[in-house]
Amino acid sequence: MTTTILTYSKGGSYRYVLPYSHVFSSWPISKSRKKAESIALGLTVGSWTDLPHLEKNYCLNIEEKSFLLKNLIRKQRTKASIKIAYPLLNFSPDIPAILTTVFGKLSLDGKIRLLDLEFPNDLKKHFSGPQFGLENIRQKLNVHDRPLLMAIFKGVIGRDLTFLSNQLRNLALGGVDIVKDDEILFENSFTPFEQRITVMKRTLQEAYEQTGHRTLYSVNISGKTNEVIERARLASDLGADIILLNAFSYGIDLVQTLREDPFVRVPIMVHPAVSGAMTSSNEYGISPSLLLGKLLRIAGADFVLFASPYGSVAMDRSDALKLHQELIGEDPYFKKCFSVPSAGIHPGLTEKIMNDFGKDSIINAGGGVFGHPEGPTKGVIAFRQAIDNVSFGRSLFHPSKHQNELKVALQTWQ
Ligand code: 1AE
Repeated sequence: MTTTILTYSKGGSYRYVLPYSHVFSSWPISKSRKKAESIALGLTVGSWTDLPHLEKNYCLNIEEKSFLLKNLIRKQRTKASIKIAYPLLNFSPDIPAILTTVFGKLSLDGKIRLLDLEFPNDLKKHFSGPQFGLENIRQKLNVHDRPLLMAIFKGVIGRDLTFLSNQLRNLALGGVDIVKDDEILFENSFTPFEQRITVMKRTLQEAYEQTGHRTLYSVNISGKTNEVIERARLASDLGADIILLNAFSYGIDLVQTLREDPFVRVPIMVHPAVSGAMTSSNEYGISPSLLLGKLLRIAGADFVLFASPYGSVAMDRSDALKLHQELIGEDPYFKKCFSVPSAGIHPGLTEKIMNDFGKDSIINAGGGVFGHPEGPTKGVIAFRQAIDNVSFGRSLFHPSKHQNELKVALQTWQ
């Protein structure tokens, strides 16, 4: 492995190393050094050809690493990891400008993938990060020593508020911490947005008075952009617990817009729908840890859902762990964001999830709760029993005689 650092600093008084973007390309190493230079030039000076009359008053830093890969026919091939630094003055301090600068036209240029961005403090100070963050959410729920449990409404499209409210009550009585709308439940005449919030709040208050356990409800605000902002404000006015946004149908900047809106005082939960189109290839797009991790936390998400490594739409385990670290790692500028590995989760996966993601995560299930043969209340109880067993070092797979709900769940999804 070789590492080469090229430094260009022709004139100008720009600050030297700011923010880094790491891109990964499959050009042969002999070409990649040249390519790295042309990328850095193209994305700062902004042209594919020499501009003799233009003063190139930028500074940049290219770090090139090569490593060998063997393809299927066992020929050696070379890939390169390139690190480029851009002066802060090149862009306004916002996510659209940064992404366009470091990976705008470049994203159209064949096999190239954006791996990471390093934000210096001078840039971080322009972002707010989560408004509430993990600790505030824990305080609202008064749950501090275990992962949270979240359930997803399933099969509610075309159902009315009474149906939804009954489902919510059933979940709350089982001891669930959060219930979220499915990402595919939009504004509709059966469960209109405003009434959905007020009826769900009332239902949860009644359940709390009965059990003493607090449950929060996350309402989907996704729809047209201008309506999303209005709905977020309305949700905040109505005292909604959490708003859910399918952020990748729009762009991450909308998360920041909501976070910075003075009339939106409610935690933001981000669903990963559509993000797979940008993150799934190893040769194109953006790494999940950057797109769903670092950028969403900087933009102000309080919760981020992503595909766990073991469920129905799995993410590579090392990618998922990196993403999780981006959300919960210490950062003097930003609060921690709840990490929500999801999709195809059932009680039998609880130990894996807790071993990989620790207590600062949320165990999130739709089918794994509603598919319990004895109904959703028992589905929630089964998960709570699984979480307790793992938390207290007991065996997940040998439930006690008082844990029949867990036993049934383990038999159902073995
Ligand atoms: C990656 C997001 C998972 C999600 O939105 C969802 O609805 C999961 O449902 P289940 O738990 O797979 O039934």
